[in-house]
Amino acid sequence: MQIAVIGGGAMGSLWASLLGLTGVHNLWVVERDFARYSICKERGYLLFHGQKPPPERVQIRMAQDISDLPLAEIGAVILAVKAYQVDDVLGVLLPLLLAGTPVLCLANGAGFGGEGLIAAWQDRADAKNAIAKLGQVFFAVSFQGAYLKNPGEVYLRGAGPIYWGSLPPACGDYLPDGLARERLRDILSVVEGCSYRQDFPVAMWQKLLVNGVINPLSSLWRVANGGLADAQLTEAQRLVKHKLLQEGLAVGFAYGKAVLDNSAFLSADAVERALAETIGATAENYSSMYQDITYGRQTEIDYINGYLIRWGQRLGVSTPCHQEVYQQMKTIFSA
Ligand code: KPL
Repeated sequence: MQIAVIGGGAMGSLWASLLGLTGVHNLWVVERDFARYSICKERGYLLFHGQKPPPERVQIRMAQDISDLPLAEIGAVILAVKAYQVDDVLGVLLPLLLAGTPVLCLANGAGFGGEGLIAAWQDRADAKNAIAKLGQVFFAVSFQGAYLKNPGEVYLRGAGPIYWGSLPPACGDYLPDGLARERLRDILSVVEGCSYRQDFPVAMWQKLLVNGVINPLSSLWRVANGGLADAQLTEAQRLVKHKLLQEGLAVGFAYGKAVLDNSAFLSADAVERALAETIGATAENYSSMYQDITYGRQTEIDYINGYLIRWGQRLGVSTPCHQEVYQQMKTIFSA
């Protein structure tokens, strides 16, 4: 099968390499940046697993734009763009895709691919068709650490679990596409550590709360993820870390009650464990937000801490610590 990965950043390069290495599929990567596109087209991709030499080489076909892909032959799409790009890319991509072709969205955070997108599409001539195709969109949360040293040279720094599934439709205008889900299940069955979750919103919230702590704190304190282990922190830093998690959990519980009609959907213990395990497993990795500010890119803070702050305001849960780190990120890094 031909699979297209849209976005040649750290996550996109990692997924293209992992899927390409299975030897089962032909991979395409869409990379808009001409210099990066040319380097990868010439040299292919190299996947480095931790300290384990040598790197594995993967041949991948390159495209510079979605319109350059052989869309009628593409059997699945992995959407590896940033949270703030997802809705725009879906707007272009979905009307072009055949029915039954799944799209797996890997962005961190939440608040894309749903209500906002549908509202933005209402005036389009093809709105009905585009909205119906949202049933082909699935989401994944990945607790892996990935780092792109040079174009096409990707390092897997911490092999955490990957969960995927659906978010409840934001309106009654589309149904999850069962054919697309089964095709994606087949493709992902060969990806190590990847499992389907019927209760995907739980996994999504766990990851959101983990990112809500690791990403801004690693950026503000300029440390790799391992630097956020309790033993590495001062008393004052431990308190900030603790408050971010507790505030995030309070928003999550209120969200469960108000939106999912299930106040017990999140377990504080499970989220605390996920945070400690992610910090341990990706200790060598610099979070994606740290990498974004280092390379002067926009961050996903509006879709992580900003999302928690907005839901907190809607549900009457105060989030002073998230607001503080959000403001610091905006002031110091124009994040
Ligand atoms: O999701 C991540 C990120 O950096 O955005 C983790 C899992 C924290 C890995 O660094």
